[in-house]
Amino acid sequence: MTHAHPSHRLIVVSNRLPVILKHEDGRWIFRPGSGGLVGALAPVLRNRGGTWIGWPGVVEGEAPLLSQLLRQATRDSGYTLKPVTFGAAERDDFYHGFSNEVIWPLFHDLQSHCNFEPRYWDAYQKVNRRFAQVITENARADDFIWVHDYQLMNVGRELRALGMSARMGFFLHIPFPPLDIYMKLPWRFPLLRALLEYDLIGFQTLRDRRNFLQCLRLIAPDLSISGKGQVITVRVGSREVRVGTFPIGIDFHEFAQEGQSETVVRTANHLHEDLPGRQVLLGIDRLDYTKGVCHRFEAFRNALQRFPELHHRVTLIQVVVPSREDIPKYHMLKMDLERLVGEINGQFTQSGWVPIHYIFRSLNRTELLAYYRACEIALITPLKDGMNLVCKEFCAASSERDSALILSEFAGAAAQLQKGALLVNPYNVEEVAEAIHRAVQMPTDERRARMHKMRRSVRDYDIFWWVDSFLQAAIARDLSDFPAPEEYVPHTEAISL
Ligand code: GDG
Repeated sequence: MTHAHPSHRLIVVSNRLPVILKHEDGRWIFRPGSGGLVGALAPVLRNRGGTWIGWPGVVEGEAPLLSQLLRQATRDSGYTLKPVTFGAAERDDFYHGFSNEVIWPLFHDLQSHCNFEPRYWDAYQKVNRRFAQVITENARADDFIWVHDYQLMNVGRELRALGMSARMGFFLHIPFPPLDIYMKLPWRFPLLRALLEYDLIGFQTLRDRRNFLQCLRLIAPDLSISGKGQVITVRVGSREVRVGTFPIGIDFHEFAQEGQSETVVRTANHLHEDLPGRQVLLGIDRLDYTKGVCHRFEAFRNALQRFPELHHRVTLIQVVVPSREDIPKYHMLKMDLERLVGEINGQFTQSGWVPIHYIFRSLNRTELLAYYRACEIALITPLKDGMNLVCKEFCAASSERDSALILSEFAGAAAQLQKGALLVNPYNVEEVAEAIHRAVQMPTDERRARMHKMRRSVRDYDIFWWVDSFLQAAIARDLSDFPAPEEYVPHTEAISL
C-alpha cells in the first residue's frame, strides 16, 4: 500500500484521542481505543511519524500529570499523543451543546431537534481555537494536518488566523444537509467560510458533496468547479479547494477472520440455540434518534400484524448502546424505546416466543461478532446516517450463505451496497415490513448472490483504501485518477401524464 508523501509527518486531529483515560483503583490508566479509525491511522502515523491531537476524556484539573501519563501510554506506539483540555462548562456547551444539540440534529435533517442557543456557538469557537493552539504548538509547516468531524469544522480557520501555513484536510463523518435545511443555522455563513480554509474537504457520499456545493454557491455565486470524479477542484475567489467523496470502510479481513474464529462461532451457536427454528433479525445502534429504532419497531409490529406466518418464526434482537443520555432528547428516546418494546411484546408474545429481545448496554468484541454471526438478517434503518459501519461489519463477519441485509436508503452505505441489500425508506413502515417478510423468505441462492456482491465491495473499499485515497487526494497532481464512486438514486415509479 502507498501512502501520500511518506516524508511529511501526519497530524491527526479528532475530538477524542484514540485512548481512553480511566481512574481505577486510585490511579489513572489508559486503555487503547478500539475502532477502525485508530487501526487504520496508527500504521500511517508510525511510518511517517506524527501526532494525534484530541481530548483525553477528562476536563481541566481532573487528571494531574496528564502529559506525562500520555507519554507513558504511547511509549511503544511510534507516535505521540497531545491532549487538548478545557473546563467542564466549556466542554458542555461545545460538545453537548453546539456539536450535539445543533450540528448533529441539523446535519441529519432533524431541525426540530435543534437548540440554537447563542452561548453554544461562542463555546464552539473557543474550543476550536484551543485545538488550533495545541496544533500550532506541535505542527511544522511541512506537516499534513488531518482534522476529523463535525465538532472541529472551525479549526482550519483558527489555524490560519494563527498563521499556520501547513496543508490541511478535513473529513466530515456525518452527512451534509440539503440547502433548505442548512440555511436554518444561525451561523451558516461563518461556518461555510471556515470550511473553505481547508485545502481538501472530504465527504462520505456524492449526495453530501452536492449539498455542500449548493450551499457554497450562496456565499460564492462565481464558484467555478473543475473535474467531475471522486475529487473535484473548487475555485472560490483566490482560493482553490479540493472537495472529494471518500466513503469510509472497515478492516474487512479482521472482521471476516474474527467472525470465523472458534470463540465467536461457539458463542454464536450458543446464542442461536436459545432461538431454535427462528430467523433472527438484528439491529445494533448507539442510542440516537437518527438511527430510526422507533420506526423500526413500528415496522416490525406492522410485519407481525400483516404476516401472521412470521409468528414464532422470527425474533428481533435489538442492541442499543448507551450514548449521550444527559441530553434530554436522548433520555426521552430511551423511554420511548422501552415503552414500544413493552407494547409490542405485550401484544404478540406467546408461550415459547418473545418477538423482541432488547439489550441496552454495550457488547464486548466477541459478543458483537457473535451477534453478527448468529443473526440471519440485519435490519439497519437509520433515518439518515453518514455511512453506517454496522452494516459493513455485518457483511464481513456473517456467513455469506445465510445472511441478508435490509438497509435504509438514507444511510451513506446505500450507494455502495445497493446491488445486494434490500433498500427501504425507513419512514415507510409498510415497506420495511414487506422487506422483512421478503428477507425471511429469501432463498439461499439469492442470499448468497446478494451477500457476495456486498462483501466484495466492503473488501475492496476498506478502511486502508479510505485513508490512502484521502491522503493521495491531498497531493495528487492529476485528479482524473480518482473515479467517482457509485451513487444511490431512489427508484421512481413511472407516471404517465
Ligand atoms: C459516525 C457516523 C459513520 C456499536 N455497538 C457496539 C460497538 N459498536 C461499534 C460498531 C461500529 C461503531 O460502533 C458504530 O459506527 P456507525 O458507523 O454505525 O455509527 P456512529 O457511531 O454514529 O459513527 C456514521 C461513522 O461515524 C464513521 O465515519 O459511519 O455515519 O454517524 O464500528 O461496531 N462496538 C462494540 N460494542 C458495541 O456494543 N465493541
